[in-house]
Amino acid sequence: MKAWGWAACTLLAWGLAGPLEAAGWRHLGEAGKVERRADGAIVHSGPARLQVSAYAPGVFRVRLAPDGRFDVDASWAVVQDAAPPTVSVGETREAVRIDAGEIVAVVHRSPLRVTFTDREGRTLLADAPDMPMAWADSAHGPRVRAWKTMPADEHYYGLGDKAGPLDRRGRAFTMWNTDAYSWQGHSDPLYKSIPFFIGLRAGNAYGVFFDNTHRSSFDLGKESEEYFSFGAEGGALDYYVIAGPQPAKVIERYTALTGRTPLPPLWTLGFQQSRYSYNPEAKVREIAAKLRTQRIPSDAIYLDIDYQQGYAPFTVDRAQFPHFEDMIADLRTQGLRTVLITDLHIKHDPGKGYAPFDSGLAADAFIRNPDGSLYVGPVWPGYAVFPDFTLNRVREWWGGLYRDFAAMGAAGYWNDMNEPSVFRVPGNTMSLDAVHRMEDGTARDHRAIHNAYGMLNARATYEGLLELQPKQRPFVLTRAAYAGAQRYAATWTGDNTASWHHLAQSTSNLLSLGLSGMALAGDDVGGFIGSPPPDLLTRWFQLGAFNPVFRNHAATDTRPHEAWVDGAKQEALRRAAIEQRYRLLPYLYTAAEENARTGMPIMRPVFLQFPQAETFYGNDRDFLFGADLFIAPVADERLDAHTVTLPPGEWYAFGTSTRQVAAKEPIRFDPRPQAVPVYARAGAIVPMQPLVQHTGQTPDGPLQLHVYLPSAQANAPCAGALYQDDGESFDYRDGAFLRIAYACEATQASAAIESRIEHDGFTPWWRDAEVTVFGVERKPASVTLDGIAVEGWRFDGKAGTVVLTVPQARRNWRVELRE
Ligand code: MIG
Repeated sequence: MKAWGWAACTLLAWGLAGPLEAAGWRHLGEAGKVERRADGAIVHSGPARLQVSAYAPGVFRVRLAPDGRFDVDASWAVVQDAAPPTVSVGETREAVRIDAGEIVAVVHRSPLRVTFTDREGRTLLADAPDMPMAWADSAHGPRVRAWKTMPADEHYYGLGDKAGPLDRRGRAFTMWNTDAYSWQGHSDPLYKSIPFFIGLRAGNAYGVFFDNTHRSSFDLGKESEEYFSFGAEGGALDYYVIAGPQPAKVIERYTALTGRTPLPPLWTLGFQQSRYSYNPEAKVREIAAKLRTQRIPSDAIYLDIDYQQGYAPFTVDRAQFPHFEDMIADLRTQGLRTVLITDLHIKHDPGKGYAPFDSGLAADAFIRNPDGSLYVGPVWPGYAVFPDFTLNRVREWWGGLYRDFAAMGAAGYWNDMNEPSVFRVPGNTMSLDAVHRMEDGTARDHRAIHNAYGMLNARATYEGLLELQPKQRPFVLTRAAYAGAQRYAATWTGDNTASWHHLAQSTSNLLSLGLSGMALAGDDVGGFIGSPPPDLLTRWFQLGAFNPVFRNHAATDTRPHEAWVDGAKQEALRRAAIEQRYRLLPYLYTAAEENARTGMPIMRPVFLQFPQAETFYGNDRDFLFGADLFIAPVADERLDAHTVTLPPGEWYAFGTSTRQVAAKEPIRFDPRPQAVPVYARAGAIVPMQPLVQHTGQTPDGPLQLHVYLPSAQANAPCAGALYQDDGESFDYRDGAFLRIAYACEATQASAAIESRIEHDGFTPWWRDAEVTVFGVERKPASVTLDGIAVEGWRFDGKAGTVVLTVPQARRNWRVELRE
């Protein structure tokens, strides 16, 4: 697969393909000639060609060329360049069988259609027999579509940040990046297009990634209960079928295909404070001071559009921010990073010395209309022009715009409005005829590029920052995205509303983003639109503390949303939620590293770790935060209604020795406002740290290891992990990181806890480890460390804990508790 480029005449070729037929699908018919290839086969059907090839281990790719000519082989999303696995191709009179080991494609000849099966011959995905893949003419090239048989017990997940229930079955969705201000549970499309979903059936999963940046659609059982379908209004039918069988394996493979989230800077996992807008400068300083005096742990303050001069990106309104650089530096000394919004719409401001416009015009960096004039659309700065991000040289030019802000010490950037959003025009976006130039000298209209545009904006920002500050991990927050955007940016769910409904909705949105490759996601804590009542805002802090990105944000005309706005009692609850997040940072950062390495999301639906647990297929209220914490958020204003169904196995109420076994009957949870329903898996070893006010502050005390002993009978795996590095540079890529594996065993009369250094390339802030063992019923007769009696261990019979200190704990050690 090459970086994106287009051969000339693609559009022309469609026009010449034959007399335009009246609307209506032309389906693949009988198979003709079969061309065998090293990785699969190309099967003819009249002039059409169907290519089915093994792409990577466990991944097949399907491409349809209605007129026999395959589109240029290029993608904005796919980055994997794996050697295709070896396949064996066999032919019978009925079918061509392409066996890639973990997954098998059976290409039926009559009519021409594909069925994918697993190694055991179980069907994963099959073209509906009476509806093979098809195309239909449209004014802008063919529309394409595939229909698949839909098993009655199959569930569908993913498609990015769609509203409504996490299980997408029974609904239809459009992919068209949209500034969906004030979106609701029924709204579609939203800001991002991630045309990837997971099918899950009786514990077995597969994935489909439809790599098409045109307006596309997925009907997952709305039109029919017999089949589901996906297709697009242009471009190619080009999709990947990804084997599991575990859903986590599907995500691992999908993120190998489209790339993974780079390890984020540690500070971005702290609490982030934002508002539209904090201005002038004195207000920003006031908020910073208040965060510190009220002891609200926090790492970042966002500057929204009002810091700019006339909303022109990359300017500073010096009347309001006379000491902008000093302000950034002062915030930094308080442990607060500054994140600046930098929208992509460059003010159309000729002859005024506005460098982003002048330099962009000189570089021919802006998108033009078909007649060659600049495409100009009204947005925040008034009339604006839009960078042609499909070109490498334009992305480089854009990246250079960050030079001054980077020199001023800004730490992160916020790419908003990049669907792109355009005011006062039908469709609220760029003219569909606007011209995007390709690297190979050809061009595509906006219809073809729209869904990838925001991702290319984020890419230009990310790559530009890498160029400017090669030793620093960039932080970019993007609103629009296409598959693969996780390589460049974190994201949020746009303009949500301060309602209980939106608080509940946030979980399924964020879970879905994680399943769709974008794990670093959050929503506006408190809701963007409207003013949350105190109890709602408090619950939002309590839930947001367990979201990968934890950012409080609010629109202009709302009452303040900061933690302290509703008096001491509410403030204390909110502070406690944020503090718990900070204590869990070693655990959270370890989960973020796992995500960067394997694609496993940080927030996980229960079925991701317990694929057989069908009771959880429809549960989108609860989730796992990392591997071992189960969160059952209260997203309901009623105080008498919270019941919790635990995932399989034994679970502890977090930080206690109260152990519960998942039962058929849900347990009642007392939803008093101070209670946050968090459970730790029996068998979890959770690394934690003493409280800090920001991630730049060195924790005062030892590493804290919370060991939740599994009961002797449970036979649950007992394990934990710790990953640490400097939190900001790329030195970890050269080995400057620490990785420790923890494990434990429990029998009736003893328990053992072990630390094993897997990689020792970084010196962390801690020297000793304080180990708290939960679930100890009787006082042990002895506690030993590497066979030698431990000094000063404590048993607390009421709490059911043993607490001991392991000195010099960055090494292999073994602690034993014996009765
Ligand atoms: O047209 O920058 O979603 O978070 O505060 C509104 C102002 C533009 C939309 C974003 C929101 C941000 C706001 N922006």
